[in-house]
Amino acid sequence: MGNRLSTPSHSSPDLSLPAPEPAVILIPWRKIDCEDNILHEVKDFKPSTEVLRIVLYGPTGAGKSSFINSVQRVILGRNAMSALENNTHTGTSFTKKMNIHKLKSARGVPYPLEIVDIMGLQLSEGGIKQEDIVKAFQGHISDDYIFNPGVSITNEDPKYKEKPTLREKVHCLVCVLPADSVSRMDTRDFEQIKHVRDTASLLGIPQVIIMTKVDRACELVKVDLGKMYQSKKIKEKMDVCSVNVGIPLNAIYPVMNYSESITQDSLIDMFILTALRDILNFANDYVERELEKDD
Ligand SMILES: Nc1nc2c(ncn2[C@@H]2O[C@H](COP(=O)(O)OP(=O)(O)OP(=O)(O)O)[C@@H](O)[C@H]2O)c(=O)[nH]1
Ligand SMILES: [Mg+2]
Repeated sequence: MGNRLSTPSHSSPDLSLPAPEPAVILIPWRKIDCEDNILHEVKDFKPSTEVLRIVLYGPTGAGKSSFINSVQRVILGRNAMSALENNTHTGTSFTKKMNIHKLKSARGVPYPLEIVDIMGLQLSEGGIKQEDIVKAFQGHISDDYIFNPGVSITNEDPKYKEKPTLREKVHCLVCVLPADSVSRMDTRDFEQIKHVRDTASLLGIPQVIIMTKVDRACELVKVDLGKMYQSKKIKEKMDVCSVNVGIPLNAIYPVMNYSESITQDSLIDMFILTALRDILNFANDYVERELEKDD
């Protein structure tokens, strides 16, 4: 008869193995803002110019169009579909045209922000050319231009603007990267992003990263979005973005887009608002610097 007590239990911890690393960092590495304050700040934002313009760029399927819809939804306080999203991942960019989205703060009331949605980067499958991203943020490309993955826009194209005004230029460059796959991104994609970024830096245009799909990158955050700034996984993904693109951690904003839910969620809103508030301020600072140069 065997001794039951001497049989090793499968549930008892193996003390010879190192303890698993905790998924949560006890002290949050960033503070969650108060939603009411930040919502008012964003809703009542008055830029130093008629309207601010930002551009979103990044890999195909990163969530650029979804971010535009999420921003519009948070400002309106209801479901909105401004930009078409891609639900069938084909590998090629779903957004093919230059789309300048004019946001609304209420029905028929313009909000002083325009978001430019462009074709995604996809080296192997022929996404947007990096020269076109540069031309787009310099204001040379008009609304509705259809990108050609083979060739960049020429000066002769009817959609090419020779001398864009400050109003037509982009005032903040937003790189959108997906948290769930950023670690597997092709280094050549990062090189393209860096090239775009270098050109923007020479022109003094501020740059940030929106890190989407946090719910797909971290199980803990998927269950409780409130743990975003305590998640080790999210912090690691932000480090990957920072190291590869060269943007400091304080200009990287992890967000979850409204992609499945149709009801408003104050935590989803909070992270989107935090990113939006800073983007608005950075864009406005740039406009003020440019206006001072003209004086
Ligand atoms: N779970 C989850 N899904 C997301 C998130 N953001 C976007 N998605 C989904 O990812 C898919 C691609 O999103 P899009 O917004 O179309 O991506 P895009 O960057 O505009 O893609 P292209 O236009 O093809 O370059 C869609 O099915 C979205 O619903 C997110 O934060 N979490
Ligand atoms: Mg898109």
